Amino acid sequence: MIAFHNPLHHRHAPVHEFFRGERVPCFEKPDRAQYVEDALRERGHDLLAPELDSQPVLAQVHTPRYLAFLQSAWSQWLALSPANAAVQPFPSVWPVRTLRSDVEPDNFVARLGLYSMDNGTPMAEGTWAAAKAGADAAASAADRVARGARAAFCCTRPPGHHAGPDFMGGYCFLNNAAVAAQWLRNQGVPRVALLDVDYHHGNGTQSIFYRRSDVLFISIHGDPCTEYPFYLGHADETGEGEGAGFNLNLPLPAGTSAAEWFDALEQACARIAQYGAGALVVSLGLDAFEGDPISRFALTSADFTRLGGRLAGLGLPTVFVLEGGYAAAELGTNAVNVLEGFETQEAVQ
Ligand code: OKP
Ligand code: ZN
Repeated sequence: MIAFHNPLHHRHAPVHEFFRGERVPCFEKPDRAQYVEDALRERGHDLLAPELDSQPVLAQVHTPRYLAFLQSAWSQWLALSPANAAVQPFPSVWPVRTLRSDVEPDNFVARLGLYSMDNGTPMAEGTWAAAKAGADAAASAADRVARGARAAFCCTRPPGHHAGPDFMGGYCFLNNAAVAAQWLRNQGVPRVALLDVDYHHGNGTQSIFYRRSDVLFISIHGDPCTEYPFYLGHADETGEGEGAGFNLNLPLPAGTSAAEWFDALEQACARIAQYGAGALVVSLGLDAFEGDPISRFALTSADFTRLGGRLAGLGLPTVFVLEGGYAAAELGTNAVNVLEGFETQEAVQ
């Protein structure tokens, strides 16, 4: 399968995140993408460098002030003190209900809170460079599909699906899957289905497309009553305005079996077929895996092959975008299983 990698992903390498009030090593680490790249090469898939600039499309899915902040965040942090080069910034205050988010404070940490949904999205010196190259890789994969490829994979980190129009969160900064979907729309695909199979609800992607009918968002994920991102992802969120009826959440309880997970996948596939999509974008989180350290679904490595095969059965040009998955050593096998399940099914059709 055509696969793009992110040659700058390693430049996003924060050291620690917060867990239960303590600083712990980051789960979202450079090894993750390395394992996927290694598995792709081992199994004969070439990796291409991004070949397009996602900037115009980023401006369609994120706000100007958020992009401006993110791009200059590290230099703003250093401007406070050169010693900050060795320190990770974290937000500590947020504009929740009744507070104003329309006025940007001058204080850096207050602005960081304005543009963050959590304190779990650590930033480092190369975060913008890595995130931007990842969005370029997503645009490149989408463009190949828009120009007739059956499928393409974007192997990148940091992930993107928690990043909303004007905020970062859940290890995500730029919404790569939204970039891919918007790219397909711009190339003339009238309706794009975006299926998110990451364990965590893709709140950012949902919010970006919530009022639109030209991108159908569907997510299968851990019930937000108990699972991150907690404040979005319920079944009664169905879209608004023009987008009413074009958002489908399929939350499942933590501990759900693979059989029940595949039942939800059937519901998702039925809705995609009914929608009449011209292309599919898959937010390919691999944390539904039984061995994932921060998630509680039970897919096996073989189940990821089955997932790829079922998606091929939709018969749609497909862009796969890597999201989460934290059992780092198994990520490569699980990612390539999806892609090869897809290609094998395609071959027998
Ligand atoms: C990102 B993606 C665990 C903290 C969990 C939020 C999880 C973000 C998941 N110590 N922080 O959807 O895989
Ligand atoms: Zn996840």
